Amino acid sequence: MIKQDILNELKATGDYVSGETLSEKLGISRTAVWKHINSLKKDGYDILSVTNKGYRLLQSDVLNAEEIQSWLTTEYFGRNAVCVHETDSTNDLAKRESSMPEGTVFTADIQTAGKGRRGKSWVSGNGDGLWMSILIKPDIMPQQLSGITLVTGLAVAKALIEITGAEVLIKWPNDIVLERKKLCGILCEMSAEINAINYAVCGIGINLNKSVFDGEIGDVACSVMSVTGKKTNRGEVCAKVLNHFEPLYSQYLSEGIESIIGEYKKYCVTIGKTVNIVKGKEVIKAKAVDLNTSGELLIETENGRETVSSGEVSVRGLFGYI
Ligand code: BT5
Repeated sequence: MIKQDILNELKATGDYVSGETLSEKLGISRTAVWKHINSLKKDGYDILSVTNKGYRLLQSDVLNAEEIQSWLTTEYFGRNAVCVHETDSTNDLAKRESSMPEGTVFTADIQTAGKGRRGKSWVSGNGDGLWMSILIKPDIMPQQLSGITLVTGLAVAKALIEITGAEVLIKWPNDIVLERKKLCGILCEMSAEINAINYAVCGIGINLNKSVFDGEIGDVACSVMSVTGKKTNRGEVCAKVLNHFEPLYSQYLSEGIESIIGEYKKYCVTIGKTVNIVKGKEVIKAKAVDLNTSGELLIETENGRETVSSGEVSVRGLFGYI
């Protein structure tokens, strides 16, 4: 697509590119270049046009399919992208559109009813972060999919480390943390019959460009900007999450969750911590000792060792959120 080529050219140069250079490189008229530039501006890209110099792309945070594609290295994840300005929840949007191909990604600038686990809500303001859901259709038994939250968490952690260089860690099973606060939450949902999965949705919420949090999440939340002071491009984060997700997901399907756990543990901040295991109304104090090869947490309580799986508990650090 010519419009995408122009965008890529402007990004790669990082400086002014003349209309003449673009028209020669892409084999189109200068008027056509100008039309495509206007269309990019309409999409939200901030492009300077200066006589005798040409066009220059200023830092823009536009989340659309072209932007995501420009950073992708995947074979099929993210190649189909549905990017809307506003929706209730990208997980629910993905479920409504579940006939789309595996690997389709859904994003929104704003979620009006962002969801956490078990009916909790997820704060998702306009452009403050990346609210995305990945549609998958794995050909495995429903009970084998329990490791997908860990796979998703590992993909997000690796992508965020690649982009920010910050010490991003995973709080088992589904939170990504930075400097002891929650940077990202993951909510995986599935539609299945007894012995077949129809589809599943991996929902990821990452706080990026908002520096102050208040209300209920004031003490627990952080963002990339609140820690690094820098703005992050949501399209780049989305694509890089998918770039890491695709090979991990394929490894998970072919070799099982046990093949991922070794790497997951390197980023897992929970192991070795004293934690509160919240099971319904019961709260048990325990030491998180290890993860087993199924991705369950091994804990030590005064009654001995037990394993807990991600579905049944909430883990809270005794001293603060981690
Ligand atoms: C989660 O649940 O952490 C899963 C969050 C998943 C959000 C994504 S966004 C894209 C997709 N579409 C959706 O509708 N959801 C997914 P849980 O572990 O239950 O944590 C929920 C708790 O996190 C809340 O009760 C708050 O305490 C806290 N919280 C809410 N919004 C937050 C935010 N923006 N940043 C940090 N913490 C937040």
